Amino acid sequence: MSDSIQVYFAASIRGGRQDVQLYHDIIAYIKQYGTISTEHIGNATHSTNEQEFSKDQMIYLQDTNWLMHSNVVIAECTTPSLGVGYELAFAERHQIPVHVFYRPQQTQLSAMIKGDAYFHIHPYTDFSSFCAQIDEIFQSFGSR
Ligand code: 6K6
Repeated sequence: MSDSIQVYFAASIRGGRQDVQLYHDIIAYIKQYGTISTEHIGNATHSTNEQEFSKDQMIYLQDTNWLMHSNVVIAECTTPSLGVGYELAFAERHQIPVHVFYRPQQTQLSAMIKGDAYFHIHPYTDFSSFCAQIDEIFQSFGSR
């Protein structure tokens, strides 16, 4: 296995794709710090439709396997998503550090996320303030 930090980026898929270009930019930015298992989240052309059980089960098994082997979870939660909420709780159960980003001008973060002291919560306004907080997270990661 490589020494690269394994990053699990979580963001809305069936919850709504209005921020897909932002997810794409976030993934490109985070890649300077580690390997991202979930690059498909930034792909606007992928079908997001409900699939037959076996296909959705494959997604579930693949994603939970990646999650268990990740060093950190970065989640963009401005668009609420059941799947992301599940992934955050799953990561907590496996004691993987979780950083939750959201834009308070555009959404109210669920109390079940904001009120859980396990999660590191990062309100941000624009892409540059997002990137500044990502820099801090990964700089402290490198010095552990
Ligand atoms: C569509 C677009 C890109 O990939 C697809 C195929 N579907 C999925 N592929 C991989 N992971 C998925 C897929 N659908 C949901 N997930 C996982 O749940 C992702 O890791 C997201 O962080 C999260 C989104 O959940 P919903 O409830 O918004 O779909």
